[in-house]
Amino acid sequence: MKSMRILTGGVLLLIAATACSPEADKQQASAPKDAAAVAPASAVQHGKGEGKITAIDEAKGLVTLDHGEITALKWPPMSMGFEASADLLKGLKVGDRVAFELDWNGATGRITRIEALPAS
Ligand SMILES: [Cu+2]
Repeated sequence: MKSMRILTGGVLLLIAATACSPEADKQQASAPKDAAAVAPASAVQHGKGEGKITAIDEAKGLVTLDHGEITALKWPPMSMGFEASADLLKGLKVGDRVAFELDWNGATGRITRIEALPAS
């Protein structure tokens, strides 16, 4: 996995796909690209958390969050990339603290709600 980091273009996607699940490699190999669309509803988990935006790639529709624990998904705090529409990211910038919700299909996390928290 470390050697992949030199492929800078793919790093964010790689993180998004694997950061949160030791099973991700296995699932990724067999899951179709549109797994979110064809997977049974029970396979998609919903979680919410808080974190800080460390990168935004509007062209790719990605946001990287340094997020705290997400108990619903049994995730520890970490930094990882998520898919997020330009609409959701509107008005947000690197450094913002945010509250967010996501759908996790076992391979990819997609932000469903994200809003800036007041600076503390
Ligand atoms: Cu994570």
